[in-house]
Amino acid sequence: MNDSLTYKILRSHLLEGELIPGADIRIKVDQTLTQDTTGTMAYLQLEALNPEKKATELSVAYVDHNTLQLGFENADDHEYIRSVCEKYGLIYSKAGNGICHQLHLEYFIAPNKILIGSDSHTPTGGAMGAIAIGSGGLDIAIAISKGYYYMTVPKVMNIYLDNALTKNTSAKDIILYLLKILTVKGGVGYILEYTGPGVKSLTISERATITNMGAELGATTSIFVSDEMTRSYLEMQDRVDAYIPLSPDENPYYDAVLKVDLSQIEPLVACPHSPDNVTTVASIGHKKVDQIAIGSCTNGSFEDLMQVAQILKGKKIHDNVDLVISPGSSNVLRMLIENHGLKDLVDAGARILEPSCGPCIGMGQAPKSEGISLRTFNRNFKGRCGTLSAEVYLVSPETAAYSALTGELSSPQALIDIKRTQPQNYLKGQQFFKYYAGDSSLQTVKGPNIKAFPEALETKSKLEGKVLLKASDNMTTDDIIPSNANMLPLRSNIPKLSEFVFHHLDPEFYKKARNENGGFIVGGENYGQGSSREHAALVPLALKITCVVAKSFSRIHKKNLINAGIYPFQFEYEEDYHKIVEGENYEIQLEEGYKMIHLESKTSLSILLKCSQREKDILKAGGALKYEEAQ
Ligand code: MIC
Ligand code: SF4
Repeated sequence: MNDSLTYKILRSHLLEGELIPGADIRIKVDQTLTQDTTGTMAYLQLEALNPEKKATELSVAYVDHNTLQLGFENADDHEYIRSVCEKYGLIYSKAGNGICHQLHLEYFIAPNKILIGSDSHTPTGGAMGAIAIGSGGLDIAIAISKGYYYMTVPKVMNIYLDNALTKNTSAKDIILYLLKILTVKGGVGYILEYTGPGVKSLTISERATITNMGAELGATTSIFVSDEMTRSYLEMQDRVDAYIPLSPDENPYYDAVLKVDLSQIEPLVACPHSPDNVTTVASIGHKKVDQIAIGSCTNGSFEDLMQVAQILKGKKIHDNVDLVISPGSSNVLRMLIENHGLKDLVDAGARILEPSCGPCIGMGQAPKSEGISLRTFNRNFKGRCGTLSAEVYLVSPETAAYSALTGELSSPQALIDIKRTQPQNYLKGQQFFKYYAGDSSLQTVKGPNIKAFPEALETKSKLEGKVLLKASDNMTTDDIIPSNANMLPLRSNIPKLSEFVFHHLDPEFYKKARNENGGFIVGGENYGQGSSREHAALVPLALKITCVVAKSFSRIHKKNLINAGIYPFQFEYEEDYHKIVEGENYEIQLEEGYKMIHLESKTSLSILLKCSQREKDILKAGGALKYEEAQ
């Protein structure tokens, strides 16, 4: 059978197992990345594994999320991460350099590489013909120490792009279109491989917008072919040596094919509170907006911000609109300065933030009560912006910029055609990077807010407990452990962070869990979608939650639960979900043929542990760290 591009790269990195969908394989990892909010836990676990030196060719630790320094906590985290880099020979990217995914695209990712990152938008790197996968922190620690990663072989869906985009529609509209068709569950179990004549017209920044938001489809990752566009991007970055042309074999096998006619795509918008709640901008009618936020790892590139600058040039934004712009990287900011785009933005009335995640993760710029916020970001989950009553709409940079002028959600197709600006040369500064050689004799630096990660629970032959919460479908990791400027500084302090678990759904959850000395969680479909934050498993672990029983799980969260030693059971019959009563006591026997028994009535229902043998062994060992330490 002829290989897809995905299988070609996986095959060239295969260390163990067979490339058959659903099989467990071990692959060689070339590169890793972490960011600060998931990095501290990853590095505490790396210290527990304590390798003599790193096993990857390149590992980068970015500081981009927790850049607001209201107290000592975030600054202490930065210093801890820096000291880990110095000890283990990693590359450190200081605060102010920009967002990990934008920077990794600019400096490090290359065709045919395998990258694992502790952030769900790591697949951004797929724009460059690489396999880039988001994962939990412990998987990154293992990859840095041992150079490999275990994964379940995904199926491959070919997204065949035909024709080209029309006036003022852009890559964001393509991915919103796919979200409309496939929904937030449509990519689960798949790698999305983009081919077809439409690919040629898309720049690397545009491809990166698409691969970035493949995370919202639930896909393992997304990948583009490596072609002339890839070569010229690498050339502009002074990295042309890293270029390798890559495409699938002729007539490759795909598990599914979706054809998209780019010429039919209109400006689209994802309405509150899910990235797949998509409709056309034109169909919304008059919708006044209060805030517009442009940037993030989805649309913070130089090209995107120049589109905005061109639309705003010589004009003034609407009086009722607060416009904030966060460039994706320090290079993007410098190029905006050189091209005078920054002047156009400021003259029009935009507020410029430092290159970082910023408002995307609720680090400032929370909208006013019941505010309407248009954002070029990738997630609009309720409360993620920092204001529970606000409504967030996701749009392209072109739609955001034009709406900033009109004061209401407006289709940029009313404007003349704006051509994308590509620089001749990308400016690449090194002032924010530190390249460490590694020195195993060094001690890492831990401030008082950095607490040890929670110990795995004692292994038992049966689990007993109360169902402490019964969640609905598509529960996100933002629902499990929310993030905002107040909670993010606690990412290194699991005991304290555990007080915020399910905060928006049931602020008393942690008290119940503590009173009951643990218990069970029941979930609907796609439980744990969204962010890769390992904390959504570590915090329940700290509260002695022993299992989650759900209709189905998102890939990263399921892996994080297993790594933490928490059993991810699935209902054999989905309708049994309705039979579970929150607040009642159950028992689960930990032998094959698993049953969940209602302790009062003694009625039982069948549940499944859909895991590989290795994963079952990890659960038996009490989590991946204990398992790895014993290897
Ligand atoms: C996100 O966009 O939700 C984050 C913040 O980048 C997360 C990581 C985290 O929670 O720290 C992600 O996408 O994995
Ligand atoms: Fe940062 Fe937002 Fe991208 Fe997450 S989605 S990495 S918070 S910019």
